[in-house]
Amino acid sequence: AGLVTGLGATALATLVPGELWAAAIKPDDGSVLLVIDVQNCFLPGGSLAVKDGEQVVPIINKIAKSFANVVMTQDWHTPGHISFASVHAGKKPFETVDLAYGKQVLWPDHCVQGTDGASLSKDLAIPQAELVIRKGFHKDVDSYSAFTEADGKTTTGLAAYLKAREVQRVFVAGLATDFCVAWTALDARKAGFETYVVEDACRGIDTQGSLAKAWADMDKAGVKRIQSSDIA
Ligand code: VGL
Ligand code: ZN
Repeated sequence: AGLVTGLGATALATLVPGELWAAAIKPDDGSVLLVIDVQNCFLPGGSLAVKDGEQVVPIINKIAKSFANVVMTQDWHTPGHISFASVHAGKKPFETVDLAYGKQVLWPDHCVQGTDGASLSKDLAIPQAELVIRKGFHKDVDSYSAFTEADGKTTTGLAAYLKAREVQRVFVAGLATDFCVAWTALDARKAGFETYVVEDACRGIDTQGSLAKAWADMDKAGVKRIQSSDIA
């Protein structure tokens, strides 16, 4: 178990035999687990498969047992979505383009509405999950974040939902660490939530230094980086 500091009222100390004192985090009724984009397109055989992405599924299933509140997200693009390299003449996946709202990384076609690739993994076993937020469904705007679209202003409604449910703490897991997980965690901080990313319950794409940058940005924003073994 890793050593976690500054956890406030949710922390309790446990002594793990043969290890140092470690702080365990106990999710309460004011906590939510956000399971980000665990969809076939991002898993082995998918059009935007994240390396070792399937390894997060059993870890997420395990930690989910500690949460009364679980929300999942689903990347949910129109055919011909602006984030697809295939709609930009002369562009290939993982290249970038400048759009009205800023720089956009271009991707292989993925998570098209209603397709099998857009389905949540059949191996997720989280029956209590209460809400699925779909995002990226406006053809001309991407949305990595579960909270706010890439234009920086269009909301998905998730922050208002969580506040109405009196949630204060957000735990983020899923795919991909450096895109949808990181953007979600950063927006959770902006919306005033205490925010944790469960590192071993995520896997990254890591294109052009994106993974290191994502962790640096999250660290600077006060996102807490924890491991699944830190959760009681
Ligand atoms: C994602 C790239 C494009 C993600 C979604 O889930 O991290 N990445 N669309
Ligand atoms: Zn996408």
